[in-house]
Amino acid sequence: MTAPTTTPDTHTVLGACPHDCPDTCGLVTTVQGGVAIKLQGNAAHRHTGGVLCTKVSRYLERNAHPERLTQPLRRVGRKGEGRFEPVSWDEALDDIAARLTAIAADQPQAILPYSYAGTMGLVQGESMDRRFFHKLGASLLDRTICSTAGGEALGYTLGGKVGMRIEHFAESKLILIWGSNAIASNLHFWRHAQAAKRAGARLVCIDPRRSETADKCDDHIALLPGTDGALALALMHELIVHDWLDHDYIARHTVGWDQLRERALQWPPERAAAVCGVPVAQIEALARDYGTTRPAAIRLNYGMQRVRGGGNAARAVACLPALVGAWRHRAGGLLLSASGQFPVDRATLHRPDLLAGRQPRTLNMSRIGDVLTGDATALAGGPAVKAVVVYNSNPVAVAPESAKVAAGFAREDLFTVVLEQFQTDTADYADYLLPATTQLEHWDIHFSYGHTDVMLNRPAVAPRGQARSNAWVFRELARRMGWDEPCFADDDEALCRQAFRPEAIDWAALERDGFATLPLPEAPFAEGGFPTPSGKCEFFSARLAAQGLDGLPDHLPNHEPAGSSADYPLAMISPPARNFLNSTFVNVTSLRSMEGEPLVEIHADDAAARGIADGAMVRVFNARGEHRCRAEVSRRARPGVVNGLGIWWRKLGVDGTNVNELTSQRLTDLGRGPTFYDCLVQVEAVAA
Ligand SMILES: Nc1nc2c(c(=O)[nH]1)N[C@H]1C(S)=C(S)[C@@H](COP(=O)(O)OP(=O)(O)OC[C@H]3O[C@@H](n4cnc5c(=O)[nH]c(N)nc54)[C@H](O)[C@@H]3O)O[C@H]1N2
Ligand SMILES: Nc1nc2c(c(=O)[nH]1)N[C@H]1C(S)=C(S)[C@@H](COP(=O)(O)OP(=O)(O)OC[C@H]3O[C@@H](n4cnc5c(=O)[nH]c(N)nc54)[C@H](O)[C@@H]3O)O[C@H]1N2
Ligand code: SF4
Ligand SMILES: [Mo]
Repeated sequence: MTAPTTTPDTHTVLGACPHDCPDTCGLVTTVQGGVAIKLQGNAAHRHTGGVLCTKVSRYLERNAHPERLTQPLRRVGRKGEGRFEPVSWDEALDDIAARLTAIAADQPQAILPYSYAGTMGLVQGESMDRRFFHKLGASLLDRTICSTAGGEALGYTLGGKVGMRIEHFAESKLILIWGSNAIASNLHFWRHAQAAKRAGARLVCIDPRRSETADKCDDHIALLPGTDGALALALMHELIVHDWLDHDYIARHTVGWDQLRERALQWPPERAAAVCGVPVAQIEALARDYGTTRPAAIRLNYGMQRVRGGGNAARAVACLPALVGAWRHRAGGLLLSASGQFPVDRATLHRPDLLAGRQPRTLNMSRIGDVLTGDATALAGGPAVKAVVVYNSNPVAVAPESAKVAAGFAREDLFTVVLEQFQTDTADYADYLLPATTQLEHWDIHFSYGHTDVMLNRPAVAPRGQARSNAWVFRELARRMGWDEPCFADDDEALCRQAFRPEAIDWAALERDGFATLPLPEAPFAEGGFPTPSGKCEFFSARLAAQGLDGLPDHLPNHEPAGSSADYPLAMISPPARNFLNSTFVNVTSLRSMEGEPLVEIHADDAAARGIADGAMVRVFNARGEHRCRAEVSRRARPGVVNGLGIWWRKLGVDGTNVNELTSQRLTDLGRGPTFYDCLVQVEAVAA
């Protein structure tokens, strides 16, 4: 273990990267005279290996940013104008507590928390905040904005967010990188994939976009968005007709094989090729590779489930490893998310018992536009939302159908509190804007969705100005509400200790090293033992059938299938720009200058047909809205699909727009998730 160098007046503090990224890197901050002077990866943490991505290696620039919020602010201008005056914490919290009390006296469900994974930390992300809203009886939030379609699909098929250990991909002989731009969004997995490649493995990327990752793989299958279910079924078809099956594994460790077989035989490669928009030979070759290479591994990621049929598609893909017996080897199988393997004690953190028998409605964050503009179906039959408390999220930039989201937040009768580090697009709409600490300034503890180590984050420096942690804010509000349950007095460090079942993690290691590895089997399903009700991999799901849904995975066409509209002939996907993390870092100058400006990648044929030159200013539009940006005539775009890289702050984009002007609030088949990559548009050149 290499300790970072310290001099008498410096010391180092171990932490964890808080961002919504599967890698959850270990951090080492060097502090001198109370100032963070260096931030590095924790070399002792094997998943991090001392390497940080470009974004977080600029974290000190973000932390010391002149535009950090440093004092509580109260709105003085119109909603959305972003004009504020400073107030004291006491004034702000007294008034917020009074306003929430008044609303709750009558209709607690008219209050809505809105949060996501701006920090993945369990303390600042899901502890005191949950207790506060449970005690209040506020509406519950269905946190669907990212991963619920794939997550539920995995639950129905494998029994949870479980799968291969990330490090074992290094020993695989074939890796399908499916719906993942690993170089941009899962860098430390990519290191394992490269090790495998050096040892002779073949890498295949399945992605409509010729991503940075696709460039480095042996093969790239550039299918149309939302056609992965068809591809997976055709692979099964080939496995069946060529008998590349592990009959013993299927017989002992799966349910529904006869039904799945019948379904898959309806998907010869020719049929899938027509649906996916790829050559038949490419599907046949992939099936041969997958059927005949051992061990074969699939790095599935969330990019393929942001479409109407995303849940079914993820289910279809999750069936593949059992068919070929890939799970027998630790370097075979599949990984979408590892998060289900962590012994998080959510009952203690969230305290749902504080609801005391009340059953508030649940509102879907992916429909926040409809929720705030009073759509009756989105409000689940309950009252209009009168107050929203936003933290760890920037919905005005990231939620679909921005026009409705912005209209909702612009309501003068909506009381809006935003806890933020910066004055984001959402912060502009706040009545109270409260300055939040960063990861360098607060305690937290983390699970990961890409590896299987618990991570501890100690504060390295004092909060900037009057910034306070999220947990502090909710603790102070609870005190002002007069609630005296002892759980409202737990400080942030105590909350860290409550986050995991104590017997399940090695606290001494966590405190010493900053991380603690979970004791988990090498090849979790080598002998079956899936955490499903049947204990098997469920090709056919009786639980889905009991809900009146298809028990088998199928291909469900997009809400907005490519080629189905003459007005909007192009499909648009909007995956992340490499140097941003969702909408975080867009305001960090060095990273924004790497990304340049908002752009849409378009294939040369589609550009030529519209008279669009490389670098031209364009309007991308559909019936929901319009986004202005530059066109990049690019080999990364396949014909018929444009790639609008996200997620820019609207106010830092052109004419205050970003890609979510165009996306819809329609949901996925499973998990009630958003369909960001199921979106038709037209593109036309405009005068600059
Ligand atoms: N640099 C960076 N890293 C990030 C993020 C970021 O914003 N920037 N975001 C983080 C978050 S919140 C998440 S959820 C993950 C997201 O990371 P991933 O789970 O990898 O998902 P996406 O980045 O949305 O998409 C991955 C790839 O899927 C492709 N894709 C789009 N539609 C389809 C489709 O229908 N089928 C298939 N097969 N592929 C499709 C996209 O072109 C993209 O290249 O990354 C995290 N890491
Ligand atoms: N078009 C399109 N839209 C998308 C996506 C896409 O691929 N395409 N991706 C979707 C996905 S996968 C996701 S996960 C969502 C992500 O959407 P969000 O979860 O909203 O993520 P961010 O945009 O990164 O915003 C997080 C905010 O939290 C703040 N923050 C960070 N730490 C703290 C803290 O400790 N306290 C407080 N109070 N604030 C903090 C940051 O400053 C930042 O402004 O976006 C979704 N939107
Ligand atoms: S954003 Fe991801 S890759 Fe970058 S430092 Fe954080 S966890 Fe590591
Ligand atoms: Mo996400």
